[in-house]
Amino acid sequence: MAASGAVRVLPEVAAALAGGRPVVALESTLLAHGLPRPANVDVAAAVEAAVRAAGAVPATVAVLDGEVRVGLDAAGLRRVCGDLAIAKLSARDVPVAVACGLSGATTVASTAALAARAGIGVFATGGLGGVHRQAAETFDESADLTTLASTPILVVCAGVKSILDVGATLERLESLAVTVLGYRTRRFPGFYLADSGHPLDWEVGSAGEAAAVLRARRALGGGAVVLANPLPAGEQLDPALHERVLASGLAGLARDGVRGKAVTPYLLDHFHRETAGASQAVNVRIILRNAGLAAQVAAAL
Ligand code: PSU
Ligand code: MN
Repeated sequence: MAASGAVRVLPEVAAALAGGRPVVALESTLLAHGLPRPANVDVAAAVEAAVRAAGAVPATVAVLDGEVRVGLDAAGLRRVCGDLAIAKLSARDVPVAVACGLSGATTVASTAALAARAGIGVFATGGLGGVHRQAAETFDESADLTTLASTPILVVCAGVKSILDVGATLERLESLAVTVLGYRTRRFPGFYLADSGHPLDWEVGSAGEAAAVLRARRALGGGAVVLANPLPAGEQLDPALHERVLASGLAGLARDGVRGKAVTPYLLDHFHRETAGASQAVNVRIILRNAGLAAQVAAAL
């Protein structure tokens, strides 16, 4: 075992943090386990470019050979995107990878925790993990929720993946005292869909307002701020197609006996195949938009 617990911050990221310049953390599980190879490596580069275009420094998080990386260079991104054996590391898995010298992609939970420790205030992803359908029997609730409860960071997302029980997830976010803001909306977005059908209590009209909420949250103590950024209705996945593919995906879970951390990658892959790439294009749009908004919030901080 090569236990070190070392965190390597990319020099460009370290310099930006030291100089008080805006930085946006990005997760790597959506690249390694949420998008198909080899297109994922182009998405990784495009997302980093979207952060830069909006005036911030990107810091994609992963664990490589037992070393926590905050900020990846091009070779690091290629490894995360191309390595078939790369593990999916939630918060509880990172110490094992570090101790054993393994490599893995980080989820929302582990990325948020590692980014906050490194002093990063803003994080962009596609959709949060949450409460799975059937959770009443399976207890399958993403560690994203409980980790965000205690992690002072603002996460820009398009809601939670529509494969989840969205209403139950919103209830859990309330119980866990995670602040949830709609960006120019009072409707909670539905990831592939512009509107999940659930209302929100709070709306902000600008990146500056979102940054002010994060500052207040930090001053008062507590966990995360979720900034929910919906796709425009004209860019969402066709709702009828969405409903049909979701139903067949959920049936496939039961048929193929898929459980635990394999559920999310299985359903995302099912969507990508059954919509002939349409869900993937929407997924990429979501990530790019969230990266751009996150950079604006980081700049306003
Ligand atoms: N959203 C996406 N694609 C993804 C994920 C989210 O658009 O691949 C990943 C995130 O890394 C999230 C994880 O943290 O799925 C949740 O997995 P689980 O339900 O096993 O906690
Ligand atoms: Mn789970």
